[in-house]
Parts: sequence; structure tokens; C-alpha cells
Amino acid sequence: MHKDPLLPITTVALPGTSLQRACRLLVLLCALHLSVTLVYYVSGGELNIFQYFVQNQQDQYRRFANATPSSVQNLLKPGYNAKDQEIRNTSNMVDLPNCPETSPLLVGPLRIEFSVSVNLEEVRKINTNVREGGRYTPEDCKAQQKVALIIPFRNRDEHLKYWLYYLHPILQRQQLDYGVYIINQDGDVTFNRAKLLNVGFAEALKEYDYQCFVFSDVDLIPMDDRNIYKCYSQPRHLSVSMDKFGFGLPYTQYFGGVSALSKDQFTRINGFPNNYWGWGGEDDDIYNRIASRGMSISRPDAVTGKCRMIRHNRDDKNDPNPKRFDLIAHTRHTMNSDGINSLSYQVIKKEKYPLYTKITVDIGSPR
Ligand code: UDH
Ligand code: NGS
Repeated sequence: MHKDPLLPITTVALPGTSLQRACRLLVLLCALHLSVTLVYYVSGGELNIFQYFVQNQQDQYRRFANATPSSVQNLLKPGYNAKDQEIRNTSNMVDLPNCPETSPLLVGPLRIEFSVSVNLEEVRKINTNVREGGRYTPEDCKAQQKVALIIPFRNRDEHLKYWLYYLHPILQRQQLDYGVYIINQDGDVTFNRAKLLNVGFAEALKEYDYQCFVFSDVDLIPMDDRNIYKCYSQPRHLSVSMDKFGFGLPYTQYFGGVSALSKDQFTRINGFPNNYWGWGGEDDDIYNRIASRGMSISRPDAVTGKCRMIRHNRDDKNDPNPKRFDLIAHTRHTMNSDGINSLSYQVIKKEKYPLYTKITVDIGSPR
């Protein structure tokens, strides 16, 4: 036996002690790692998921992005009731401050895709602040404009679902006081886009004191919520950077797709033509009307104005109109007698759905 007091203890006991220490250190490190991960997940992790859904609008979390700050709180309250909200919206309007020039709720570029089909019941559930007939009024501030969205329509239900899915949240973030009107052409005579838009103008005004009218094809979705669906001092062309045209304009005077005119601008051009049956030319006629009244076209820049069109085949009863070239050559002569002042139609049915008002109309047939 070794008598040295140091050696026997150290040589036998040292490896065991260092193993224990190493184990303790490892356990400590693991605990530390676990706590850090936990803290990160609870705060940062959740925040990122939230932002992801805000950006992409793919999930029920979107309701938070759609709502104004205090309505977010309301949504979280156990006793939240959409009906109470409606009463507050209409009774307290006078006391509200004006909404800011630029909405703080805008998120900028959006991912728009049409691969997954849309369930309207789900869309309704995430747009709880939208009232019957597709009406919305900001809750915390007085909207700068009362906007009617007018969509010419026939047999495009799948496209309409995408439009409602994407546009309702965008329009709410834009803090507009808005209503959605689907103007459905009855029967199967040749389609007439511009006349349906005139009907939309007239019918929307019967419901509310709209000052601005946004006319949108059902298959066009903006890719940036900074492209505000409101009116400007000059008639506005909004769909300026379409995917199908390689994100540009097909020609400088192009005014098709989505446009916005104030009540005054629309009245000054005597509305839109009623006699373009079939595809093409009616948007060029509208452009001619605007130019002939000395107005110019206002547009967002090519980035903000990006939009996607849902690809589709040509519709039945909407073949290219052979008369369109002759018609657009005479806009200046015809526009005084053909327009909102000569509009005649018959409302067949008016239906109030949770996300839109559908007005089915008989607009006659080509003469
Ligand atoms: N629309 C309908 N139903 C129709 C026709 C038109 O709802 O039967 C509406 C709809 O809102 C559409 C808009 O009118 O977005 C304009 O329709 P359009 O046919 O003038 O224009 P779009 O760009 O189609 O939708 C052009 C012909 C596409 C041919 C494609 C061939 N690959
Ligand atoms: C022009 C049409 C417009 C039409 C535009 C884009 O030629 O009505 O093409 O069409 N004007 C005439 O035909 C006179 S698109 O490529 O979207 O089908 O909006």
C-alpha cells in the first residue's frame, strides 16, 4: 500500500469525480438550452407564425390582420357579438376621428395563388366584421371614402370565391367604408360588361351615399394592398401591371380590368356605353370619354399595381364584338346620348349574401 496521502485517493477517485462533474455540466447545459428554446418559442416563434399568416392570408389567423387594433381586442373578448358591433358602427360614426391618409394596417406585397379552392363559409368566418350584403365600415375611424365595388358577372362562381377571399381582407386593411355588388346578367344573350357596370352604379346609389365606384373584373386580384381601391382627383386605373401582360400595360391608353371613378367623374362622362355587346372595346370607349372631358388617367406605379388574373377560357356568348372598332371611332359623338342618361334595365332579383349583394338584371339584347 502506498503511504503517500495524496496518491491513493487521487489516482482511484479522480476519474469518478470528473465524470460526475462532466455529467452535471451536461445536465446544466441541457436545461439551459431547453429554457432558451422554450422562451424563444413562446415569444419569437409564435410571432413569426403570426406574421407568416398575416402576409399570406392563408389561415383563420388572418382575422387579426384584417381587423383594426381595437377590433382585434374585441375578437378576443368572450362576449364579442357582431350585431353589437354593427349598432356601434352606425350610431357612433359622428364621434370617430377621420381615418389616416395612409392606413397603418397595410402589409404591402401579397402572395396570390389560385391552386387551392376556396370555401365561402370559411371566408365568411374570417371576415366577421363584414355585414350582410358585403358591407364594411371601419370601427375605429371615419373612412375617407364610401366605395361601391361593382363586378360585372355571369357564370363565374369559382372566380368570385377567390375575389371575395382575397379582396375583403385587403379592403378592410385599406380602411374603406365599402359595399360589394355583383351585377349578374340574366339569360344567355351576348354579355355586355359596360352596361352591367352602369347598372351597378345606379343600383349601389339606391342603397347608400357612395362617392366612389370601383369597377372590377371578377378574375383580377391585386398583389399589393397599397394599391388602394379608392378614387383620386382623376379617374384611376388600378390594374396597371397584370401578370398576363408581363407586369406592364398592353398599351398606354389601356383602361380595362379594374378602374375607379368618383361619382362626379362618372357623371361627367355620362357613365359608360350601353351598346358594346360581346368582348372588347368598351374600356377604350371609357378611355375616350375621359379624355374628351379633359381628364387624365391616374395610376399606381408598376410595383404597387401588380395583379394576377385567374386563367380561363373565353366565355360563351362573349365573342369579340365585330362592331367595336367602328364604335370606338365615334365615342365623342355617341357619348352624350348613350350612357347613364339612357340606361334601361330590369332588376330580376336582389340577393343579400353575407359577403356580397347579388343583383340579377335583364339588360335586354343587342339591337
Ligand atoms: N364576365 C363574366 N361572365 C362572362 C363574361 C365576362 O362574369 O361570361 C365578366 C367577368 O367579371 C370578367 C369580365 O366580365 O372578368 C371581363 O370579361 P372579358 O371576357 O371581357 O375579359 P377576360 O379578360 O377574358 O376575363 C378575355 C378572353 C379570354 C380568352 C382567353 C383565351 N385563353
Ligand atoms: C384591346 C381591346 C380591349 C381589351 C384589350 C386587352 O385590343 O377592349 O385589348 O384585352 N380593344 C379592342 O378590341 C378595340 S385582353 O388581352 O385583356 O383580352 O381590354
